[in-house]
Amino acid sequence: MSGAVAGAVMFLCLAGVNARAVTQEPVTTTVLSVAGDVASPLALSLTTLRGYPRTTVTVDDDGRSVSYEGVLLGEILKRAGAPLGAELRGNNMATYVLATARDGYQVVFSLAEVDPGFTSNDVIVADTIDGKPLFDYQGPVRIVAPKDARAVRSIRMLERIDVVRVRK
Ligand SMILES: Nc1nc2c(c(=O)[nH]1)N[C@H]1C(S)=C(S)[C@@H](COP(=O)(O)O)O[C@H]1N2
Ligand SMILES: [Mo]
Repeated sequence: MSGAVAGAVMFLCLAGVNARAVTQEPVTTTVLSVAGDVASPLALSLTTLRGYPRTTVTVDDDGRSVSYEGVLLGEILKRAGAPLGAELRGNNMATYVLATARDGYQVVFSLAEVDPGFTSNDVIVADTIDGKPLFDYQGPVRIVAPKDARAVRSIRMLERIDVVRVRK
């Protein structure tokens, strides 16, 4: 192979690798579904999520301060038409939010504890860590519950949120 051909092949290989790194972020495909007892089920892409009001939280990871950015879970639930604010009373108080991940892991929040109109909380659906996309084992999106004493509910690889109204 001549030097010029080898150079061209090298260039195309690097360009291919680079293109894959760029398209790795599935900006228009659905990364998170919001369903269940909501008025308007959502299928959110990273692009849509990035257009919502953003919240940053800082958590301690073994002594290192890590910054996650995303959207308040309560904000997403509001857009899905979950009963929040003044509607969060009576039978609606027995409503929970079931989060499911790609690996099958599931966690639950009560609807009241993620409604900013009910109690101050900053549970977010994060899509960046220290300004960069989440790692594969974490994302593309995860919940971060910074006020929990342990990270057990900060569900990684979040795929689905179901709102479950126990009392109809
Ligand atoms: N999908 C998924 N999320 C998960 C878990 C899991 O097993 N699967 N483990 C939880 C536990 S026990 C912890 S401590 C944190 C760890 O998150 P980190 O790797 O960002 O520190 O993820 C939480 N989220
Ligand atoms: Mo854990």
